[in-house]
Amino acid sequence: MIVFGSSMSPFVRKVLAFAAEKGVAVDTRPTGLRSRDPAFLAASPFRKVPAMVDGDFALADSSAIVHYLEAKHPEPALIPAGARERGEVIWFDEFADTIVFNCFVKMFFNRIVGPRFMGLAGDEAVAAAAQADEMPPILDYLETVVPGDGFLVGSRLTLADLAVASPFVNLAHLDIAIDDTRHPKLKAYIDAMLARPSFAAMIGEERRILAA
Ligand SMILES: N[C@@H](CCC(=O)N[C@@H](CS)C(=O)NCC(=O)O)C(=O)O
Repeated sequence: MIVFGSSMSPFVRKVLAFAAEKGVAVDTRPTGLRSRDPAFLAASPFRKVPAMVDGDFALADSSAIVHYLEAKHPEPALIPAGARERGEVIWFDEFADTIVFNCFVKMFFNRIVGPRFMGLAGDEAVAAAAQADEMPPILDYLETVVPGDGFLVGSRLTLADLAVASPFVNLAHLDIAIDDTRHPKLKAYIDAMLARPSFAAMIGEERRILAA
């Protein structure tokens, strides 16, 4: 399976971690936001990453892709079948893709992507406001729902964990640490999730790129 995108994107990283947890081999095609690669454009009509091609089947959107993978490779199950658990997993996936992303991207774009990769001056006021005003309620909420030890939904790894943990890699790239006096459970949970091999290899590569 080919995945278009860079793991610097939390959406791409979520898909790559999900595939790794399932043992699905992925050929990652680094794809910039201005790519004109015809295979990418055919898979992603609005030029968003991630997109994928699996044989003669193409699909865009991280959530669409993980649901496709879950149906095609049911074991290990990462999206529960039970009504409540499935609802909760989809909530956390949506929460990560919307509320968390919309906050963290203001910091990541204005401090790293724009200045470092696009030759744009970042808007530090936007980044600082996101960090000061939008981020604390997100971390406060997560502190109330993460387990002291284990996983967000049920007692096993699910898409919820991969989706929520993924954007925290971007926070780490920004050198924003989770305050373990205010958010001790969240800090331990994110540290444990990002130490999983499915994330750790990508994070190492991302750090190498950012250090270059
Ligand atoms: N809902 C989509 C969001 C994908 C998305 O917005 N990706 C960003 C990168 S983080 C992108 O491709 N941006 C390029 C653009 O908007 O032109 C998903 O879950 O895959």
